[in-house]
Amino acid sequence: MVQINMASKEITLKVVYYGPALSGKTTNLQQLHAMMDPVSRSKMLTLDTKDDRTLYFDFLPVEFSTAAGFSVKMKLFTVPGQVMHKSTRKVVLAGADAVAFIADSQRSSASANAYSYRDMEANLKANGIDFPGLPKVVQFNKRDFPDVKPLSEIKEQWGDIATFPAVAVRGEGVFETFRELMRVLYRSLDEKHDFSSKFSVSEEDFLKGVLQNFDPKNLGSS
Ligand SMILES: Nc1nc2c(ncn2[C@@H]2O[C@H](COP(=O)(O)OP(=O)(O)OP(=O)(O)O)[C@@H](O)[C@H]2O)c(=O)[nH]1
Ligand SMILES: [Mg+2]
Repeated sequence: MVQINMASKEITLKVVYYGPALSGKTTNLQQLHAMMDPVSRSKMLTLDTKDDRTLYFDFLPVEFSTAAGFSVKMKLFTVPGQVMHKSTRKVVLAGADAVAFIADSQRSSASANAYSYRDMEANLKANGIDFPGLPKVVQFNKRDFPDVKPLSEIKEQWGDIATFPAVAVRGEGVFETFRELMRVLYRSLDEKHDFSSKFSVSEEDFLKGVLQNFDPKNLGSS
């Protein structure tokens, strides 16, 4: 849950990338890191196995200051998708303020996506987080594979939740997914914590603050 420290003027937020094994969660964070300004970006922390499977989590901090002098510290995490890491996923999800669900678009992954989404819902509830009220976006990654679920079908299926096609390994759709996640996160913070008046930060200021961390050269057409 958002931590607000009025004395030190710090706002700490937690954002989690969730999804089935090999869907591209780590790749999303790596690509975001690569798009950030190399001079000011923090290191990305990865705890994985020899074959690059996430063991505990990946961690990437994104920070900015508001005009009113608050420092916003956004902590991006990924969970390990392999089924055996169930308890780790629950720990990493604790206190999440927003989630990006990274699905694998291949038709053969439909049941793994569905299993993982239910797992996320159960873990959020177990952490006392209101699932329907939690800001979320869904990314359908790996659009470069031949047998993928059509986007029209995806849009229909997900209704109100924003969905984004991606080829994360090429950086496509990664920033779009993240930007929308930041937007829905801000809206939820404003609704629950009266962000705009309490901290004098509008949705535009918030998104601008996040964007300052990125090198415009790397955002391409997005
Ligand atoms: N072809 C293709 N490969 C991708 C894409 N996104 C990621 N990959 C590859 O898929 C593999 C798994 O990606 P990761 O980002 O490690 O997946 P993960 O979701 O973090 O996996 P776990 O940590 O085990 O949960 C890697 O070899 C990536 O390079 C994509 O859009 N297309
Ligand atoms: Mg991973």
